[in-house]
Amino acid sequence: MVRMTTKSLILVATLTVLISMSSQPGVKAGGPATSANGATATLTGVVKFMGTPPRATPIKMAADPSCAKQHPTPVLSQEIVTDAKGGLQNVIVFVANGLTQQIFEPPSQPVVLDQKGCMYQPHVLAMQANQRIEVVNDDPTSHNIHPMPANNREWNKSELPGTKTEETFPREEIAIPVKCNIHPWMRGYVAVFKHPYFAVTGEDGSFNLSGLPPGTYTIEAWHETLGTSTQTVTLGANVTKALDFVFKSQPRS
Ligand SMILES: [Cu+2]
Repeated sequence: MVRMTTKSLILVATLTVLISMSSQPGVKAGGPATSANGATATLTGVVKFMGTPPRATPIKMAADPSCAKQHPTPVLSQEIVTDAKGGLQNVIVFVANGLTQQIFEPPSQPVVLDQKGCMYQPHVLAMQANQRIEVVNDDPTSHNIHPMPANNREWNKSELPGTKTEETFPREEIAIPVKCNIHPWMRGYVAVFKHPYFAVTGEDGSFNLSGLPPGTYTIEAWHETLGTSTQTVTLGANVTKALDFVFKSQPRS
């Protein structure tokens, strides 16, 4: 009887500690942050390319036949990818300013960067600082992934066919160019954020940022060759607001 009571007390104490840990203010573990009453806002929109996009060029993979033979038709360059309506793919849309000084815990699940068909999939990847990035080699040839950061530690890793490796980037950086030391056509980008409010546009150029605490934010759209565009929005609680971005072709510097 006495032992049962002691056990129960320990259980209650443990639960109390767990509950107080999970409700610790200012720390967020993966899920969206909330305002004091839990209400959040959603920002949704489309990023468009105005004008005629440059013609995508075929990528030459002849240097490694194991890459080339995976593609019956040549893969096209991924720098500017649009759909029939001008929706611009691979744009990172994110909160650039306006969040309170809050510490966001990284999600426990890693993001996955796949090397398949001697291309990076996805071409543009976004993750949280200190989240794990799992780099998978799904090709019958070796790759050597080599991110070239300005604000994080540089590394490069050789990967045999069928292997994977894990790394992290501790600091925010938008975005880190990634190349393969073996296949010069392989190019991708990894953006690292200190918060979870980011999205990468899909094939139709659409994005969705949810779970935002009410407030006024600078929202930025980043594209690898077209540059950046910013807008300011004020979001109330429980609202879904539309926000579109337009990029135009810019001369290469
Ligand atoms: Cu490679």
